[in-house]
Amino acid sequence: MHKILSVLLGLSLIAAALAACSGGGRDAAPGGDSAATNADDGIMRIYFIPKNLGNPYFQALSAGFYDAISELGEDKFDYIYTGPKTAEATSQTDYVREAVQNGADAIFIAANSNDALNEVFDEARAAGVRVYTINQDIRGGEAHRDAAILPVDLDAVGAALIELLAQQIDYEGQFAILSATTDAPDQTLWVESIKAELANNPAYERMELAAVVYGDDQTEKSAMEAEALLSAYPDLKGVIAPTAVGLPAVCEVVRSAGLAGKVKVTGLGLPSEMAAFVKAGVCESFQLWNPLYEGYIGVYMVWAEENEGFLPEPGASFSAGKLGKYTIPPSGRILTLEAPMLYDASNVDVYAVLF
Ligand code: RAM
Repeated sequence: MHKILSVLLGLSLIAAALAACSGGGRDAAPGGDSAATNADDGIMRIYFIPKNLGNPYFQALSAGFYDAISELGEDKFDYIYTGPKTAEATSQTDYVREAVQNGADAIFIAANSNDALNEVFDEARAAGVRVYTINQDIRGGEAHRDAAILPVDLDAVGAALIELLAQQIDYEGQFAILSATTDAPDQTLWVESIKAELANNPAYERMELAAVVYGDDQTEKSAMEAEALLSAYPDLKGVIAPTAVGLPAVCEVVRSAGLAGKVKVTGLGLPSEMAAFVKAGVCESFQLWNPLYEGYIGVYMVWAEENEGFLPEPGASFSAGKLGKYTIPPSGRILTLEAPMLYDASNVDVYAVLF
């Protein structure tokens, strides 16, 4: 039932996102936007700064912003999707400053570091701009943002991923992790959770973590790292890639090496990019959530603040259109879904048309 609802909502989100591309939002060239508006002009100016541009995962998340904007009225918003080409700890700093200079009301940011942006977040908030982390929170730095919008409970993701791989390799043998960047708040959390599960859960005592490598959410680097893993560890049984860029890159390398089914690959990815690998037997199953929901909820939260007196504080509620009511918990972390979804040959095509 839940999945059917997700599909239906996802379909309408995509349709609305496509329709909205002609107005209400734009993709800004880095460093290029200087048309500041007055904060009192009635237009809600929203920035979304992803970890890096060219990452299809964040484009899907951005489509959720467009969808909510098209529902609420394109003429009421100015939505700007802008960010760095690469996902280093400090590569987003200038984009936050630029958003403030350009009269942003709210900045949504998939932060590349838990602490490197604290100062620039403080500057933005002192200038009256709301700062929301999205897709992952800044652990230990929560006092520097207003609230967080997360896809699911990220603390549970690492354990789910090692269990998924364990089932595929019969709880035995060497495996590796191909992560994104070494500083990414979500990635570091998942790598640590996988290590903790491995150390503490007796179910995994016959499994061994051979290496953790980093593809920086870049396809070429991820592929290079995957090739190096295959030659360094000829007995490798599996790879977990909890990144939407890294997962298909590893799959491509495993397929080219003729190792489909011999080296199991799983992780987090977009169904649209993974469907072919599932059908080719390179990836049995993988997980994700609905990235569009995050942007969709974010826009409704800004709307509620502008129009309904909502303030982003624990206990405060707002209505997020088709997704219903959300209340900010004491942690400040709003979860869009309870748990990740599993994709395999039985459902990947259904979701591949959505994101
Ligand atoms: C990557 C990013 C992102 C992660 C997704 C699944 O592109 O690292 O943070 O949540 O994949």
